[in-house]
Amino acid sequence: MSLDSYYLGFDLSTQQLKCLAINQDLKIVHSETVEFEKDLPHYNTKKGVYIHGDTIECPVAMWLEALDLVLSKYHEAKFPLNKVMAVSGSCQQHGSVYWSSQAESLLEQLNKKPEKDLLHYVSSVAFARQTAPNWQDHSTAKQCQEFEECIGGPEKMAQLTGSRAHFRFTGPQILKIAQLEPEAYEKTKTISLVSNFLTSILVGHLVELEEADACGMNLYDIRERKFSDELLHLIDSSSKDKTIRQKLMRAPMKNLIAGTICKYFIEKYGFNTNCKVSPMTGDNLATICSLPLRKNDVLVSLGTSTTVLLVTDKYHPSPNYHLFIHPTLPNHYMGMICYCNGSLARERIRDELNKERENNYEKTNDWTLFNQAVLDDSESSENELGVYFPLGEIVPSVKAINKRVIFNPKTGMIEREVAKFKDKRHDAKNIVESQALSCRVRISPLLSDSNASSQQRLNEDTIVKFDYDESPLRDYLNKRPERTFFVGGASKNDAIVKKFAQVIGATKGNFRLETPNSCALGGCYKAMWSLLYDSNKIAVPFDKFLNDNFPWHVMESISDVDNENWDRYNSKIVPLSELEKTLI
Ligand code: XUL
Repeated sequence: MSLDSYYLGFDLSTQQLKCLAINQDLKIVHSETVEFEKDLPHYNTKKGVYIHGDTIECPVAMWLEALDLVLSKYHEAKFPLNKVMAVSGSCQQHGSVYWSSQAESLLEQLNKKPEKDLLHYVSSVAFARQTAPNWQDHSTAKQCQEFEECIGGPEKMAQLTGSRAHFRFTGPQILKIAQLEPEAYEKTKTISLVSNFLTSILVGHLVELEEADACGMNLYDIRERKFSDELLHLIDSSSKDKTIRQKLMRAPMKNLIAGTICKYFIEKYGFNTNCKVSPMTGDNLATICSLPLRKNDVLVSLGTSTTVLLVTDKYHPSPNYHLFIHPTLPNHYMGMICYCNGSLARERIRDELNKERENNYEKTNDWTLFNQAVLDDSESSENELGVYFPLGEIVPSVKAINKRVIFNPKTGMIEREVAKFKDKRHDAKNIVESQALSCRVRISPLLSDSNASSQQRLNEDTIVKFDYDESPLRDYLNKRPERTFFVGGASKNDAIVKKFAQVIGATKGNFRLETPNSCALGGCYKAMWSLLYDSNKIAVPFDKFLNDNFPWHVMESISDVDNENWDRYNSKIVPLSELEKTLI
């Protein structure tokens, strides 16, 4: 390998296009960003989107202009783009681009010496619609219902496509356009996701969908690895034009390399003539590629809401979460669990505690009292459990509610509901515990058997129910992740991550890191590994490559493996199941 080869990762998200460069030691060496609202104000977007009631869309031309702009920044910075060996990237998921029949010939012009900018070649004529639905759109309730009815309900839908029908998912969005905009739909020759739209521009011809991102469409039969005939038929039956399979280019791409970067970028910005393009993927999928995650590893993102991403080889779908094909590990999946309540709910308890004190904690958003209470084991709260959902929750799917109960530690059954616990400080411990325990029981069916067992005398035959899963407690006692990685704002809070780590109970360590670049970085790593693997320079799979080469110094090991505490929380699984049964 030449000493100075570089790899680029794009991140085409809702509000910006970022482009990050790493060297062959996986060190970040350069970064440029275009912010849509600020740098491209003539599109008049608000935070990158147009909002008309429930309909939320992005102008496609803006992304083309942003691509020229971000690369001209690299050019101006005199970054040696001729040493970039491969590019890949991350794109907002679910959005769809509607190409016209002229797209292919317009893209073809990118394979000649450029005289003008991208927008001149790939002009509005290339598109049958000038905008792409954005993931925040929620205008497709009717189409989601049609999708689920077609397949036999949310559970069957999740079994088939990895997720139940969601407003933002591309299949219902396409159906809406077929129904409400028949002219634009019939003018559409090809439909891309944002990911293969960007890949197509970079290689200068239309390329198929990237398979992992295609799992965010509610159209792809994940086990059979092909589009669902029934769902394609549903879309076809809504339009005169019965060509949805052709529009989707028949099947996703399975290659690691989509092609070589086209002449436009070589001539205009000085890219290497042999620079390879590995298919762009979705942003969450790129995020798991940015960390050395292996099977049974979990990523917990503690933001305004809590999101859990994990790598699994078990296809165990649920209407309450999402499974996608893993973008770089064959026969593996990415699980994604999105909670609604996270930081906000914890902040409310923090403020309640601060109010009690005479000092000025209340105004300072100070976490001291909250954190002391989370880690204070001097007073027992072993028979207490609470759920704190100031916003309606997705997992479990219930309305906004706060509920505190006392349970019988011998049977796990709930004895009574209480308005408050013995001490307000118990809420701090109980909210973090129950948030973490909820993550733990939901990831459990996606983990391999870890040979763990409880030392407590629990009735392992008790049936516990979480969402759509019903099984004996025993099934939850032998499942532990190997490693947990914490990211996001609240991961800086030592008490919160320590408690989460205790409850989730990873057997090989707990880590935290700051990840301002995770989507773009995942793109860089995907580009690098794909090129080296595809050209037979390395033979190791993606997860081993990243574990062996990862800059581990950026990672903080936060707490030791804690078997005792993990076991302690086993006694709260039955009560949580019982408590959730009482919520609507
Ligand atoms: C995932 C989702 C969002 C977008 C953000 O299902 O809708 O995370 O991908 O860009």
